[in-house]
Amino acid sequence: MLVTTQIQQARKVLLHARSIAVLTGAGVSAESGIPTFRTNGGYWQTHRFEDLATPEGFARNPKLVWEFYEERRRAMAAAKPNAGHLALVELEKRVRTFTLVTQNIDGLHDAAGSRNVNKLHGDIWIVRCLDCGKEREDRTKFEILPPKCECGGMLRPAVVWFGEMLPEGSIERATGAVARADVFLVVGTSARVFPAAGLIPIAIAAKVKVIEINPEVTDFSSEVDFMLKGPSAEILPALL
Ligand code: BJW
Ligand code: ZN
Repeated sequence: MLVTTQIQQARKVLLHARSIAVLTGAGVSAESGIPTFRTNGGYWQTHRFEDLATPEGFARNPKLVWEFYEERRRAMAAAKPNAGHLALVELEKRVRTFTLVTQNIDGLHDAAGSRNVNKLHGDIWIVRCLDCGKEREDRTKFEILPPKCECGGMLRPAVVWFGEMLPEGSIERATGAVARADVFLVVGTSARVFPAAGLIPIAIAAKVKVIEINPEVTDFSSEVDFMLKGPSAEILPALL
C-alpha cells in the first residue's frame, strides 16, 4: 500500500483516539542532526557500546566516556527540535490523554514544548555525583574531564547505561499509559533495547492500535497496524 493511503487511514485512527501514547527513539532527532546508534554511521557502528555505555566501561575509563558525552552535549546544545518534535507538541494539545515516553536523552522534546516527558534513559543535561549521589542540571561545557562535584566526588551523566535500572517507576508508568491508550505511536526506534521495546508487544496484546514511523522495518513492523515508512519530520506533520 502506498504510504499516502496508509497515512490517511492512520490519520483517521488518530482522529478518533481519546488517549494517545508515544514512544520515541534516536530517529526522531536524526533530522535535527543528531546521530542514531545503530543506523547510518550511528554510534554503535563506530564505537564499542561496552566501553561507552556500561557502568563497567565508565569505571575502566571515565575520561573516555566523558569525552564521548561532552562531544554529544555540544552537538545536542546546538541542535534544534525538528518538525517531528513540534508535531508531537501539537498532538498533545489535541487529545484528552497524552503520554510521551522517550529513550532520548537530548532534551529536544522539552525544547519543542512537550510536557511531562517520561525519559526512560535519563537526561544528558543532568549530572550525578558518584559519592554524595546529588543530581543537578548542568549545561556548561566541562573543560576538565571527568568533571567533579563540589564534594570532590566524580560526576557522571545521569543517563541509563546497559545493565542499569531505568529511573524508578518510569517503565511502570509507561506500561500503564500504553496499555490504556487507544493508539500507540512508535517513532524512530530500532526497538532493539529492552525494556523500552517491550512496550510494543504490550500494546499489541492489549489491542491498542499501533502506528510505527520509521524509514526502516523493525522486528515489530509486521505486527503493527500501520507501518509508515519514512522520516518522522515528514511523516508526523503529515499525520496531523
Ligand atoms: C529514523 C530516522 C528518521 C533513522 N525518522 N526514524 C530483554 C531481552 C534482552 C536483553 C535485555 C532484556 N531486558 C534488558 C536487557 C538488557 C539490555 C538490552 O536491552 N539489551 C539489548 C541490546 C539486547 N537493557 C538494559 O540493560 C536496560 N536496563 C535494564 O533492562 O535494567 C534492568 C536489568 C538490569 C540488569 C540486567 C537485566 C535487567 C538499559 C538500557 C539502556 C540503553 N542505553 C542507551 C544509552 C543511553 C544514553 C545515551 O544516549 O548515550 O540508550 S543504548 C542506546 O539504545 C540509547 C537509546 O536510547 C537506545 C535505543 O536506541 P534507539 O533510540 O532505538 O536508536 P537506534 O539507533 O537503535 O535506532 C534508530 C531508529 O531510527 C532506526 O530504526 C532508524 O531506522 C530510525 N531512523 N532516521 C525516523 N529521520
Ligand atoms: Zn558529590
